[in-house]
Amino acid sequence: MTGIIPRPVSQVDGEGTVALTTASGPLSGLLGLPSGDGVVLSLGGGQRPGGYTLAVSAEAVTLEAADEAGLFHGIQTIKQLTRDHALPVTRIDDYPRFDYRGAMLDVARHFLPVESVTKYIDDIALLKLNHLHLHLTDDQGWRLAIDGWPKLTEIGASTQVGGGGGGFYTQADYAEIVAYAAERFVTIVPEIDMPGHTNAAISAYPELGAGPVEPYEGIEVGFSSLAIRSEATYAFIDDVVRQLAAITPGPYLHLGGDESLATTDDDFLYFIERATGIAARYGKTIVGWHEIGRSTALPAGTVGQYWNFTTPEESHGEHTLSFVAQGGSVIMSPADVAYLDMQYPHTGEFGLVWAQGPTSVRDAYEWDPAEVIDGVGDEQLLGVEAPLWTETLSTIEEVEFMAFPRIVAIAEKAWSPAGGSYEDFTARLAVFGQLLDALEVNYYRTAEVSWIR
Ligand code: TNX
Repeated sequence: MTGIIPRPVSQVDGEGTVALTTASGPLSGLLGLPSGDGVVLSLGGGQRPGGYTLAVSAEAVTLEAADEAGLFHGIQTIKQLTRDHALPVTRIDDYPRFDYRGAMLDVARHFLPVESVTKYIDDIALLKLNHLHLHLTDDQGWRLAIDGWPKLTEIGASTQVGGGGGGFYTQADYAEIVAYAAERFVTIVPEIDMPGHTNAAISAYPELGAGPVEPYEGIEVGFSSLAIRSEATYAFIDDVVRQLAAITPGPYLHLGGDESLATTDDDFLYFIERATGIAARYGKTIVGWHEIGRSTALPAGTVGQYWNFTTPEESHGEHTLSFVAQGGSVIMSPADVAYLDMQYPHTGEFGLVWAQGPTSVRDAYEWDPAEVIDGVGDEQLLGVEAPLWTETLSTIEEVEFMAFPRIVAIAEKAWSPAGGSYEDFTARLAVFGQLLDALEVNYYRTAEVSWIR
């Protein structure tokens, strides 16, 4: 069984295996090939962006791609195929369905140190995911130092859900994360959530809200709002966004906009127009949760991230279509299948259940991103993302436990052609578990999969 995860576009297996020996192509060091190379790498092939061709025969092992990301993706495939320094004879032609293949980590509800974030980057790069969305601010914590606003971290980062410590990244820490990610062809998408989810900022600077509030350690949502009609709010946003844009080489800046239940409708629309306008002036493409689609004044190209269910409720689909109508695109993250913080069946140890949970591996696999909202098909989709909120999670081991193996299913939705059978997926997943073991990635040994021991 040589099944690859995510499932490649085409794979034709031959007979036998080929030992990997010594000779190495000029690019192998650069891309961190597994030990014992013998793989000839070449750039400039006719592959699609991010795609690759891997040909293993008795004569040669060649990996060809049009770009370095493609070679990197091919090497992730080689890692899965390698057993005892040998590769099976095969030919794989592969390329991604979507350009944006993401994971999100909430470092606001519980702070995670730099080395936990870089471990997660390693984990997701293995799945050919190429964006990490960092949810940097929320009611419980402001996790990035901003020059000129010292209390954001002195007070705003002093705690987390359940109390105990908190923490934040200096801008140098953030730059280290960005650089680590870039070496693995992962783009960081930073999120500053507003106008709701802002209790931490307001606890530091009461003038940004409706007056003094205490740091928050609970898990309610929808109770905080920036002061919408105060110019001081927009001076603050300008400072934050300007500094963040300067240390973010990727094209995207996520401005949140979800669950602003303490902001009136008029105020919300006024705020979204002002805040997105500021961010666009710093040259970034705006991403927002789909609620910001209520605005008809979004900057060109604004991306909506859909978080409601695979069967949309009420006006959630409509708000998402608004991004398309305004010339933008959509990232699919339906909470009932793609939210990695939902409980698993048969273990209530961690996680929430509000999004029609518990969520099984089968749930995470059996849906198609182009079939959620009428009018949002492959053409309108930028991609797919698996968010992980950390109200109930405080270590990287717990994060990995909730993510794996469901994130593998979501990665396959993002990379592989539509279709694919659940039985075939879990058979490949069982083999993939051995690589997770070898790389010390924690995962839930769900009984849905016949793991190989
Ligand atoms: C909803 S859906 C949230 C987060 C919570 C999460 C918990 C959305 C954009 N926001 O604030 O952490 O549920 O599952």
